Amino acid sequence: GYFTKPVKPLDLILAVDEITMPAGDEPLRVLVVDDEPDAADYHTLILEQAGMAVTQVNHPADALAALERFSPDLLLVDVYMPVCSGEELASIIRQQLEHVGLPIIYLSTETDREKQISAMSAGVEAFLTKPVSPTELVSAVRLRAERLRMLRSLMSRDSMTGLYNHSTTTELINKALALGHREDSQHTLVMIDIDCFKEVNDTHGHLAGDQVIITLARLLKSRLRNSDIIGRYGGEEFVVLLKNIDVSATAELINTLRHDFSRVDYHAGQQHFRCTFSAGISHFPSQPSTEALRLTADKALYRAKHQGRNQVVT
Ligand code: GH3
Ligand code: MG
Ligand code: MG
Ligand code: MG
Repeated sequence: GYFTKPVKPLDLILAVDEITMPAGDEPLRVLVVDDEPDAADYHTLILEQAGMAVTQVNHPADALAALERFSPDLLLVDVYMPVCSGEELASIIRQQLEHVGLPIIYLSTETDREKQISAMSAGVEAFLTKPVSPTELVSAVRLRAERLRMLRSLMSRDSMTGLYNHSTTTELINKALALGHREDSQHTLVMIDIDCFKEVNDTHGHLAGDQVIITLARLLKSRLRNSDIIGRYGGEEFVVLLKNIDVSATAELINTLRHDFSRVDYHAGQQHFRCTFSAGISHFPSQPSTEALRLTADKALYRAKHQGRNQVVT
């Protein structure tokens, strides 16, 4: 079954500002690349004791695969390694668009400042000399990894609602479906579109319209599970991937949301108004790809609009 979060009274949901960045309680992820296992173990231990999640590879050739698998927030690279030096590795990584912003820290016994500077020309953030003190290592890593986390989070979210933006939503759904195929899971995709929203803007103003969008975002966040993917797809259009749930349970859940949303009172000057949404649902793996899910849910949404709006169609 699908367990929603404990149902809070509607006015509480709307009063409490839940539109914040994610708590960031997930440990920072560091990939350690060092040909000497002892050195790698030592640095891994220090970072793990500071609460970080660490993966280590002892051969630079394994670094790229580990990057894909582990998607770290920072790379800690030994400069002197056989086959491929830390510098070469950094410049290979820097050529890949998805890793352009990834902070890289060099660790080396090299104390010659000129050699350090030349090594840093590959676009590396910092150079620490071995042996490095635990405090120095932890603070150097934390500072840069957290900065990347923050940037990623800002770039992946819509600033008005704090929900995932279009491209991040698609990316996350793609990943969830790849996993879903392997694990034989069933999910549902819901497209939600606010009804007659142009009229809301025209009658009550753009700011009032924004309040409606923010309210729906809060309602979705407060009622759906943290593992569900909630995105703002376009202006007044939202998409949700609900995990491990069937179509009828989804319809029931979204109908409850629809009902609650329709009872919210908005204020614009002296006027009060209410708003509704329509939704279309599709099923995974009946629709095996993000694109197929989206098209099917879109068709259902179109029927919901056509049949008079303020309804959920499967
Ligand atoms: P339907 O019931 O068929 O969905 O009609 P609609 O009026 O909601 O649909 P339409 O797509 O014609 O209008 C959507 C409107 O949403 C147009 C656009 O100006 C407005 N909009 C898009 N993004 C925002 C936003 O961030 N804030 C506000 N206030 N309005 C927005
Ligand atoms: Mg070495
Ligand atoms: Mg609309
Ligand atoms: Mg629309």
